[in-house]
Amino acid sequence: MARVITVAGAQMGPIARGETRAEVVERMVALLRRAHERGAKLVVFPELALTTFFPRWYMEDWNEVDAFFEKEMPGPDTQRLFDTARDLGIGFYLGYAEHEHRDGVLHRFNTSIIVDFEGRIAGKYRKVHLPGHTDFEGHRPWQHLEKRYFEVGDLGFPVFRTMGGIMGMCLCNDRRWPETWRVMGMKGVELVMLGYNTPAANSLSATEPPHVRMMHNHITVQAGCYQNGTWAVSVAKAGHEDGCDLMGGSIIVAPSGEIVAQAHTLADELIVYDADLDEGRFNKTTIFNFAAHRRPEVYGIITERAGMIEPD
Ligand code: CDT
Repeated sequence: MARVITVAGAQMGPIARGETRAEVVERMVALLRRAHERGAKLVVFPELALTTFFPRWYMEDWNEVDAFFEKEMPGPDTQRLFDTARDLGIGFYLGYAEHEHRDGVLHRFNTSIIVDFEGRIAGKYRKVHLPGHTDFEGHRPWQHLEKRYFEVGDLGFPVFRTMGGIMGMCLCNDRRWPETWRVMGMKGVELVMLGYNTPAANSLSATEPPHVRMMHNHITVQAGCYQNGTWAVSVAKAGHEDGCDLMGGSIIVAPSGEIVAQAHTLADELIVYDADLDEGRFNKTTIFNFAAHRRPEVYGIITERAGMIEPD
């Protein structure tokens, strides 16, 4: 019997630096209500969905930086999101900047959570592949300082049995790395949720065309789905945000690798699809039957080192 869950990608238009959390949550609540009207049971929001994409600015004052971080989840402003989703019986994925105090030390992560139909946090992920740089780089038209503001995630790529499926998460740059998908694939993932903030132009290559960047955005997700027999809901924060253009192109991808729904604006927009979680089983038991076909004895170099070895 089919295991269908109606999933929605809640693409968000730009969030200005001056916009309050309460204003952003209001927009998200409107998206949740529209998703409910369209029959969705699970809604995916973008990476760092509660604020502007602050790593585009170099900041030395950590009080200024920390204003972009959530001290608790849910907190005073986000509680309304949890309450609305629970009242509607909808689960959701949310990306945000996380403060964690552990043994008297403050840690900062680029984080996502899955919240189940009852409003409980069913899973947490902390971004592993942090792109960009640590210090100010004057040759860039805008900065990308994720390596300055976040620690590398310390939770690996967990999957969670919740809401009737095996659910996984990643964040933005993670989608470009096949290792992200394969680790979750090895855990039987059936649906990967991911949010992103991707500039429409390459800050280091003025000649890279926008359509090529969009192709990279899509083929990485499509390949990840096909090669691991999983669904994905991949959701942008899009549009002209504080002087920087972010690409849209949010998609829902089937385990075949096909795009089954795609956003066509750079604004708050919903995409919805009835995803049969059993659909990935065919790939998983045939061409990508890992137990039958993988050859881990020759993959050692992938985990032994990060950089490539130049041939002699
Ligand atoms: N947020 C994020 O990870 N964005 C990156 C852009 C990297 S440019 C240094 C991405 O991979 O889309």
